Amino acid sequence: MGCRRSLDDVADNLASLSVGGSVDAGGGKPAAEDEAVRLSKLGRKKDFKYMERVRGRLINVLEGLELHTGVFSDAEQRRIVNCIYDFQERGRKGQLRERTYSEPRKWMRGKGRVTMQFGCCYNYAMDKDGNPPGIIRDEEVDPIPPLLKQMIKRMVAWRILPSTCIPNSCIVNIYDKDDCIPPHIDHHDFLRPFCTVSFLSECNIVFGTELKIIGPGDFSGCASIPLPLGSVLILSGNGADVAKHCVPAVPARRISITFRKMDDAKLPYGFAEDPELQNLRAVPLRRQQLHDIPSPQPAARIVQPPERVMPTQKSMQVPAQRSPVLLNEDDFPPLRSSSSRKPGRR
Ligand SMILES: O=C(O)CCC(=O)C(=O)O
Repeated sequence: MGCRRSLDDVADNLASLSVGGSVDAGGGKPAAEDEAVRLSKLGRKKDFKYMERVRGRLINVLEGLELHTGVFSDAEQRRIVNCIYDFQERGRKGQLRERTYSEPRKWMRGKGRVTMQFGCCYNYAMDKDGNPPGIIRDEEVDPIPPLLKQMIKRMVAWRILPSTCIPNSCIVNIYDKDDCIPPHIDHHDFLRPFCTVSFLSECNIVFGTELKIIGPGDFSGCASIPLPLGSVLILSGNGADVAKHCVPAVPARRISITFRKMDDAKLPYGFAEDPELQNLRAVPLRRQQLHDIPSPQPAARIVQPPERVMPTQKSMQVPAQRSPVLLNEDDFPPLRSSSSRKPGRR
């Protein structure tokens, strides 16, 4: 009974995410069968490895990363991107809550990208009201849009995200050509694992305990992982907390959606969990035909020789011969200030 309901739920989710009738569109093919085919084609790569000596111990700094490919079909990606563009339009027209939509001033390559925050307002850097980085608890943003909630349901149903860490917030990044996200470790106001889903154009995400800033939007690290369209990258363990990550200047417009669960102690004041996202379950394992496919899935390109000893704990280095490119406000611009909030309160 429970199993039947779970399958029906997943079939419903698939149907609601699919476009153009790929699921049971009059052809008589049951949605659950279609789901089984989709599941059998998923790629799951979990063996990312780059050994580094960190505080005297040799560890795999990429442990905890997983790349799941083929999660969202071309048609689903188009539908999700259209939904994002609709929200962007509403943001531009001032129809979203003030801090949901942010479009920073661009003044040089690699500076600024459009972001939309749902579920919580997050500050990458100290803002003009004196709020430190982290979730701003007394700020309200728009709730996660229905289609993005369907994405969460899909990822839990397909065992990409654990049912013990269901996201209740997300941030949409719209990168125009040459936009980037500089090296960072996601704030611990958010639990692990969290994940990022890729759309519109493929790019690399770069990892390392030391990420070098070579120029504006140009970063290098020990491993560079291509992010295929419709893929989900899971970050946890060392891959989330020991290695930093960044997206160097992208070659073409790209959209990513990063889904994260907030720490209960950091929830925005008055935050109500969405009943639709409670008690989600994975589909029964026997239907999953899980595959761990080491190749020909996209692999991490190891950029430097393995087992390198870290020369310094300093995380970001600027080549001495170049003009320094420092990370500052413009890399993670504070969100627009809001006159209604009390300074410094989180
Ligand atoms: O664009 C991506 O895939 C990564 C985004 C990211 O690191 C973030 O939003 O913190």
